[in-house]
Amino acid sequence: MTSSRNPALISPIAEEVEQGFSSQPKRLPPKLFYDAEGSRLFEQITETPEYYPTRTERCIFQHFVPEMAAQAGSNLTLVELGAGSARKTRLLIEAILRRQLRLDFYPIDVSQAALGGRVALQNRNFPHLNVEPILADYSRELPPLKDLPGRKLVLFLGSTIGNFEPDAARAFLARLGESLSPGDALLVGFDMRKDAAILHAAYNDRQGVTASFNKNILARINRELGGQFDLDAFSHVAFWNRRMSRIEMHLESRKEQDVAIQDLGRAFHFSRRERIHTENSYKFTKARIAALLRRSGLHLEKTWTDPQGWFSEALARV
Ligand code: AVJ
Repeated sequence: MTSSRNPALISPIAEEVEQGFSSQPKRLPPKLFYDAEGSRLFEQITETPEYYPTRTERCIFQHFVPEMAAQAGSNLTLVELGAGSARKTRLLIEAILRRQLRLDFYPIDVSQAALGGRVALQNRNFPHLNVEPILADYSRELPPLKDLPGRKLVLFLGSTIGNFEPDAARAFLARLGESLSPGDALLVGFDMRKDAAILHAAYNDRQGVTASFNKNILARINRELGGQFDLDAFSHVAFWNRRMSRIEMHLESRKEQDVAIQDLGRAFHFSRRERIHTENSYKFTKARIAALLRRSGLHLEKTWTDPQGWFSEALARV
């Protein structure tokens, strides 16, 4: 077995793990889910029968991409934050290329592998598409989008915005708006509030893929930092927090234990039932979407949704 772990290098996740485990209650940021294994597990989640968001958003795209492209405007340059599943983006690219002769597409992601999938779009079906991948953590630093040619349409799909705390979501969208020019557009995907049983099932799938995805964060600490986590000594816990309008994911220690992390040079204590908070996934209403965009200094122009109202796309103008 080979290991990607190189003790001579300090893993970029070391500081976040140290900080998160030193907080009370303990927490880890959800972006730590997405190493190669975590990205693979997320793709698998999107194919479980219970996880409706990805397929619902795709369905909205299948119906409305012509309207979305027309609403965004002419002479578009496409930017995508976080290169998730390529299928939705491909639908939008097709719709835009029916309205203009060529298109520049700038996918931005921290994962080189995810960007590779976007570059592949260029050669196959779209000779008039020019893909310029940007390797960056857009949650920390946005590249200078103002300098790009044409009218920008920025995609932020999959309800990734739901991982941000409400204040952070507003700050992020405001900063994104400032990095763009007046007249540029944002297309943001929002997962909507719905029946608690449907929400609960989506984060507690019967095959246990979401549980593996959640536990992969500990497996990653073992791989990258020489952690000693026994994955069987923690349980996946996910529930709907109605008051906060969010799904919460936690990892719960099944027993009192001390876990050493070699590269941090220390161990952390977990009492029985103590939880590590790994993710919040906020669910929205029309009113909350409108308020969030307004407070971010953006103008909500149009929303599209599926017949059940489970997911929404909002087009906002800078
Ligand atoms: C990719 C953040 C939208 O919150 O539904 C899926 C991640 N977590 N199952 C979500 C996730 C557990 C997902 N987002």
